[in-house]
Amino acid sequence: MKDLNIITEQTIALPETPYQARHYINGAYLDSADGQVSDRMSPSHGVLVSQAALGSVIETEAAIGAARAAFDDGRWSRLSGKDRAAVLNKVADLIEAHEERLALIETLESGKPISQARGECGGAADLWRYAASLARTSHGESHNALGDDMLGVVIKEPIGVVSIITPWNFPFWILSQKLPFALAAGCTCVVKPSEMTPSTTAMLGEFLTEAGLPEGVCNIVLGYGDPVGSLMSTHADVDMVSFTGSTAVGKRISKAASDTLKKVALELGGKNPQVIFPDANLESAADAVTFGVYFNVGQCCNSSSRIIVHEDIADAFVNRVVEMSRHVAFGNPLNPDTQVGAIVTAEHQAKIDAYVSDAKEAGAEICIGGGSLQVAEIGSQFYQPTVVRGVTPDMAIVREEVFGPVLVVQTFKTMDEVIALTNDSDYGLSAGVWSENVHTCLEFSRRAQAGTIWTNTWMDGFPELAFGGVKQSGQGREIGQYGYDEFLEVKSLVMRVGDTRA
Ligand code: TXE
Repeated sequence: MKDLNIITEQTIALPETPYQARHYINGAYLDSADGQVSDRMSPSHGVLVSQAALGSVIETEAAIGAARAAFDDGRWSRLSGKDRAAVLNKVADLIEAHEERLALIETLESGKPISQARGECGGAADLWRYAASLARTSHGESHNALGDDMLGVVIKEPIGVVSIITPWNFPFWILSQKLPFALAAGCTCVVKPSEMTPSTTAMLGEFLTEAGLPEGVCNIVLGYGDPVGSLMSTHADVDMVSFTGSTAVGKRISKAASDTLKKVALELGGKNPQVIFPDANLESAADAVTFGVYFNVGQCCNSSSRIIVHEDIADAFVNRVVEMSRHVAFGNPLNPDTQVGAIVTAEHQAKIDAYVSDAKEAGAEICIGGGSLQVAEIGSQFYQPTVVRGVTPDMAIVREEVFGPVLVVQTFKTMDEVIALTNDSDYGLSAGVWSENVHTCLEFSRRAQAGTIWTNTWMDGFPELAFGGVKQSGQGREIGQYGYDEFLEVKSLVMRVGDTRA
């Protein structure tokens, strides 16, 4: 499509050699016992980015054993919150010091633009610092109205060994929404990144050692969902699984974990609408819609992959979004001006295209885009910014997570109708409302089924808040005090006071 804003110039050099990612178990960097390695080719440039050890049951057992031993001897859980916070703050400093190195490999493994990778990796330091501050807040409650001779105290303790399984779309950010909070609480961890993006997680091992985290407190195993992730979900020595990824795998993990009744926290997909009322600031809304759907190439659980716009303004609003889509800087991820990069794999690109083609065949109108794109000199694993109208609520493109730069448009007339359309989804991760009328915004916010509702903004996040979804978008919350509490178990201490011989 020659009228798109395509960036081919590259201003950042490719690394000279591929990164060698190894397991990090009990403080040591290890290859796999059977020598297995997986190669990751860059989705944008087709170069070998990294070679990662491919774990088996042997490494997974070793990592879980190390985490269990480290938890049981209290080398971490019995430290004061102040001491744990000091280590986490040092990790945050190291993340910032290595932001460029992390961002470059994150971009090359995932295909995302370097500016977004910098924001993700450098920005994650704030999650570590915030989690560090929570390490000093573990407290419960006391009850002194249980009778004259009784005192009750409820305390919170770390839940134990936590398996953390992460996806490829924000490898470093999602890890940082979980790991520092679990560590702050005093848990020990086994981490498995996606096999497609192992390197920034592997690099973190270096920072943990340098920051002084005791051996065995955090262990990293690289490899596939099966066998590594599945053993991390079933193993009797694991007390909790914290997972981000597809709803299908989330359900599998939940079933697998049920045999040992371990706690499961799930952050899954979304089909998140931005709802635009006629009295909204349409310029800001169009900006947010364009950002919300193309950020991270649309491969984002919080992507605003559908809009529900009032009939009276639908044509004008969609035309505005289409025009803005034409101007989104699209292309070489190794240019800081690029806003939309490459698709993570060719298979995923084909899946995105199938959603769009099926919708087109069923009568939907493609307002812009609708196909893959070759970006000169770097490759063909790109998908055009795409806007689709004339859809019906039963179409897969409306109901399912496309996970690409694809926006679907629905329209409404009344509040009841827009609430029905919003909630007519298996998902409930986030939603947004655009209106200058506070009553409209509040009514929508209270009736929409989602874990986060944005009003006159989109995707702003703060570590102080809580993140997670309802319905099939997941269970449990991440970040904030609620996210921290997920990693704590509650214990009641019942004490007889006074003369116990009486
Ligand atoms: O995710 P998977 P995939 C959605 C998005 C995307 C689709 C597929 O729609 O198109 O999921 O992506 C590990 N036991 N999201 O296939 O398979 C796996 O190795 C334990 C939404 O990459 O769910 C990886 O580390 N673990 C999402 C992690 O699970 C298993 C982000 C995620 O992989 C496992 C990513 C098993 N049986 C994709 N099988 C979001 N919420 O943002 C795989 N894994």
